Amino acid sequence: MVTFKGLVFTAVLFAVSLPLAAGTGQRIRPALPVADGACPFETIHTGGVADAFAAPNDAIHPSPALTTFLASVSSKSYDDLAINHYFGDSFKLDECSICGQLCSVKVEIVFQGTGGLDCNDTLFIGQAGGTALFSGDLVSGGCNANEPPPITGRTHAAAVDITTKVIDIDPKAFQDLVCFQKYPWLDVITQDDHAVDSMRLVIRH
Ligand SMILES: [Ca+2]
Ligand SMILES: [Ca+2]
Repeated sequence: MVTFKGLVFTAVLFAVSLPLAAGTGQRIRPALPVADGACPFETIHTGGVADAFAAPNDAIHPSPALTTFLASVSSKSYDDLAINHYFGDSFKLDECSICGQLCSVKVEIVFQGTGGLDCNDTLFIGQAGGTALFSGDLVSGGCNANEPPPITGRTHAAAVDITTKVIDIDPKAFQDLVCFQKYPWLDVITQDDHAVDSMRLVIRH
C-alpha cells in the first residue's frame, strides 16, 4: 500500500517532468491517489520554479482579471528582487478537481523580503477585483515579527533560509467562488517589498 509520505517523495522526483497545462505556464501534477477515504486524490498546481530565486526570473501567467490589475500598478514576475512592486500570478483551475468533494485547499508561497519596508507587506488570494479567500499580512505578525534580514541578491538568497508560507483556504468558500465558473482562476497578489520564488496550490479531492 502506498503511503502519503511516499507520495510526497514521489512528487519531488516527478516535479521536473510535470506537463504544462494548456494555455498557461503552470504545471499540474496529475491527480494521484492518497490515503484518504473521503478525498482519495491530490492535485498540485505550481507557479514559478522552486530554485531559490535563480536566474532567469520565472514568468507569470496571470488571469485576465489579474492582468488588468497588474497593468495598473508597478508589477514584477517571480524571482525579481525589486522593492515597491506588486507580484501576482494565477492558477488556472480544472473543474474535475474543484467541483466534487473537497477536503483541503492550500496555497504555499516561497518568498523572502528584499528590503524597503517589507514587514508591512500584504497577501491576497482570491480573484483580482473580486472576492478574497485570504487577505492579510504576508509576514505573520507584521512589523512586530522577527523576520529574517532581507536578501540582497541571488547568491545571498541561496545562503539563507527561505520562507514558505502555507495558507489554508476554506474548501467550501473556495468551491463557492470558483466551481461552475466558465473559466475559473485563483489569483495571488503580494505587495510590495518581497520576492516570490515559486508557489503551489494543493487540492485534496
Ligand atoms: Ca512594504
Ligand atoms: Ca524561482
